[in-house]
Amino acid sequence: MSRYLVTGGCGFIGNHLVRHLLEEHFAVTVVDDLSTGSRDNVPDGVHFVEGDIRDQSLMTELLSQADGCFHLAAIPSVERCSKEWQFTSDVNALGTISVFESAAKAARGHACPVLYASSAAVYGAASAEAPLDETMPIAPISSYGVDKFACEHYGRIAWRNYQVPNVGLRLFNVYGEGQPKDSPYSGVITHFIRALEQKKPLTIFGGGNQSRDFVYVGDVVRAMVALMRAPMQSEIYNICTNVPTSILSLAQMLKELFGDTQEINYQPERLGDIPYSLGSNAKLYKKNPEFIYTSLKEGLEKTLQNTCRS
Ligand code: UD2
Repeated sequence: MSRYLVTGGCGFIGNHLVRHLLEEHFAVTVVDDLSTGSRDNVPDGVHFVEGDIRDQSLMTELLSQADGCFHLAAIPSVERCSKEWQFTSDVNALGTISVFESAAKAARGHACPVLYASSAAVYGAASAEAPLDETMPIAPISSYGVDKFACEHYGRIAWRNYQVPNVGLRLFNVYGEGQPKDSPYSGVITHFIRALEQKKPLTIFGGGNQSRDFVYVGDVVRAMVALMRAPMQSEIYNICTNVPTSILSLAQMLKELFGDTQEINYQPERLGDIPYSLGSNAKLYKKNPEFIYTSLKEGLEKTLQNTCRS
């Protein structure tokens, strides 16, 4: 049976991935420092190690026993990365070097493949009149985006100089059940659902015409596992739906699902907010033609069902 190591397995996406891997009958080890994730998120049957991805001797030992590594541990907040630049860069950029270097050293006859989370943040404020694709020139506008772009370059070096096969995923706006409801760093969908549950008005920053490419977390983890199992050298894929949704229409969809009649509370635009983010998923489809994305309506319904159950 294949065993996969999941870094950051206690976080939002990591938790979905771990459960999916178990459903697919893989053995799973999770390494997480519990800085934001919760130990309660680790299901039975998982080998859990509390630790830091920057600890190379730990990572080399864990990777020696793994057939592949899903590297999701990071501080995934643009805002926090702006406030704590050096610390977050140490985790997000240097932490990824630690994973690649440990994968190269892992004593298993050949280097351990690594699939890691990059981000749509690498595209910065690129105009999204046409969907962004992986070949576009890159110009991140946040330290978080720069660190994720650095990880992509480290990935190229990891393959070229150390023969570590790797795939980086530029994740767009991932949503679904299980994002912490009380965290300022959770996404807009989680914030809207929380407000609707509390019968409070939805807050929209700016006019609401800004749009995002929302992708359901269940689809994201299926793509991750499929890509991990395919042959790889060093590749980058967008993980997105190619469907734009304005924040205002998102608010209206969720209000309808809740039967909510409250007025929307408009607040000034958030500093550094980008107007559009829309990705092309043509490259992923070419690699994986049978891939099907969940529509936003269906994904929101699933999120609500599972959120209300928990
Ligand atoms: C997402 C990612 C971020 C980074 C970035 C790259 C999340 C949570 N964040 O940031 O990590 O990858 O993309 O570009 O996925 N909004 C409201 N009301 C609210 C909350 C948000 O109107 O209560 C607006 C917000 O101003 C923005 C949009 O909704 O225009 C999406 O905000 P977000 O925080 O969900 O995600 P984003 O795209 O800023």
